This record gives sequence, structure tokens and C-alpha cells, in this order.
Amino acid sequence: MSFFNPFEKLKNSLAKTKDTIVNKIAQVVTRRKIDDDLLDEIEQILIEADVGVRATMRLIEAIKSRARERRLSEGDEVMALLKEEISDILSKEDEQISLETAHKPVVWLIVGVNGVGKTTTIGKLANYFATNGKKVMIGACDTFRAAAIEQVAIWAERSGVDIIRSDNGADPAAVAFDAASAARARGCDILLVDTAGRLHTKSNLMEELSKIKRVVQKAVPDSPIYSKLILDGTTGQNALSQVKVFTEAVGCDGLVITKLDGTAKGGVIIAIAEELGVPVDFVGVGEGIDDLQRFDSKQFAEALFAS
Ligand SMILES: Nc1nc2c(ncn2[C@@H]2O[C@H](COP(=O)(O)OP(=O)(O)OP(=O)(O)O)[C@@H](O)[C@H]2O)c(=O)[nH]1
Ligand SMILES: [Mg+2]
Repeated sequence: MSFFNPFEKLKNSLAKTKDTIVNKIAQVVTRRKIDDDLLDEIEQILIEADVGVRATMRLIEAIKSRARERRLSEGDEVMALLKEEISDILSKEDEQISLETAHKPVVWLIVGVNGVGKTTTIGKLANYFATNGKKVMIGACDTFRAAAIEQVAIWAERSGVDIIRSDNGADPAAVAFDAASAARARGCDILLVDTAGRLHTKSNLMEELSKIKRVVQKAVPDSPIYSKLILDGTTGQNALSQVKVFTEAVGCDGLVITKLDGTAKGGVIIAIAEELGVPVDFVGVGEGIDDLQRFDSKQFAEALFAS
């Protein structure tokens, strides 16, 4: 077992999620016939595993109809059907990430509720893009929480990228403006904007976010600006309402699901894929600088079902 192998790392991270979905279902299907009772039990397991009602219904229907088409009757055969269908649901989430633009930089506003892993993800992303030969800048626009600027500055140093920062209590939109202008002047490929965590139910804070976006647009009018929402993989179904609220405020062009390591609620990614259709760009699988992986639906399904 090597932690340097990304697939092994993903597999290990998904161990608890696998327990609550795959292993539990594998247990109930053994030596059973595919019938309504069995399907009810599978349904309950999926719901409890944060897969969400819609995806659960789709999975149950798929098992039913494919079992009929292929004349399958043994419970054990359910596992292959399930893997196929989950993989299919997740494939909607695959997305190409491109930093190609006629006008540099591409801007990623990193948004999300408190403590989901925004700043850590910025550190990992900075490293990811820098390692891929991109010129990266970070805008330290969480001027609200004490120590936030220092925290993101440490990440910038670790990955050797530039940072634009200001004092605690400065106007975050003003820092964002400076960061965008500087990123353009220095020919950066990507600007990562760290923002303060906010409850998605507080409309004044959501308004502040859209102000940051407007101001960045003014600083770099020709740049593509994307809002990337960070979701904590341990929160389960609440993640879905976070996507809805942030989408209204600043749009949502992609997701990063963090903390998949150690949670049993990783099934939420299936719910997100089925219900929202917002691409998952990356998943977080640990606290280290390398613990960020591009999301790949095939790999994910493989890791979830791997023995
Ligand atoms: N295990 C694990 N921990 C993570 C991951 N991503 C972030 N964390 C941890 O989550 C905690 C919060 O991370 P931050 O990056 O500070 O979160 P934030 O969203 O910036 O927080 P605020 O700025 O306060 O809203 C830290 O202890 C991180 O180490 C991950 O993928 N896996
Ligand atoms: Mg932060």
C-alpha cells in the first residue's frame, strides 16, 4: 500500500463511504433473490448513505429493469449493476479544466461556508497549478477572520506562488481588485481568491461576495471569472442547499468536495451529480499539499467498489 499512488490514496479515503454503501449492500444481497424485499433494503441503505432520494430511486429502478432485461435473479449480481449505474451518474461530473484564455488571468473565486476547507484547497490548488507550470497568484481576501491572511500566506510560500494581501479588517473587495490588477500586470495564468467563510443563510454576507465578483470584473474585464464552491464532504445532504444559495449569489461553475478521507458520507457526491449537474473539479483527500485530486468518475467508481 503506497500513499504516493493516487488511486490507493483515493481508495483509502473512501473506505468508510464504501463500508456504508458497497459493503453493506454486498452483505444483504448475498444468497438472496432479487425481489421487492431486497430492493427495499438496498433503498434504505442508499438513503442512509446520503446518496439522496433521486439518485436512490434511479439506482433501484436501474437494478430492477436491468435484472429483468438480462434475466438476472441472484442478489450477488446486483453489485455489478450498481457499479455500472453509479459510474454512469457520476460521469456527468467529469470536466476539463482549462486555463486557456485570450486575456490572462483566469480567476477562481473560492467560496463556501465556514470551515469547509477553502483556504487549504487554495494552497493545494496553488501547488497543483504551479507544478503544472502555471504562474499562480493568490488574493488573500479573507480579511475578516484573524489569522486567515497568515494561513493563506503560509500556503503561498509552500507552493512558491505570489500573494496579494492587506491588513486584517481591510475591505475584501479592495484586496480582490488589487490582486486581480496585479495578476494581470504580472501575466499570471490564474488568480485564486480566498474568501471568508459565511453562512449561506446570511444575505448581507452573500451580497459581499457578489461585490467581490463585480469588483474583480472591473479590474480584469476580459478575464473569465469562475466561482468554485467548496463543499465539506462530511456534511451530507446540507451540501445541496449550499450549492443552490451560492449559485444564486455568484454562480457556481464547479465544486471541490473536501474531507472525503475519513467520512462515511461520500455518497453525497452521487446525490450532487444526480440532482445538480454542477461539475466536480477536484476532491480533497487529506490535509497535505498533495491531497487534492482531479475528479474522475471512472476512478471514483472503481475506488468505491474495489476490493
Ligand atoms: N482531512 C481533511 N481535512 C481537510 C481537507 N481540507 C481541509 N481540511 C481541514 O479542514 C480545516 C478547515 O480548513 P480551512 O482551509 O481553514 O477552511 P476554510 O473554509 O478556509 O475556513 P474559514 O476560512 O474559516 O471559513 C483545516 O483543519 C484543514 O486542514 C481534506 O480534504 N481532508
Ligand atoms: Mg479560510
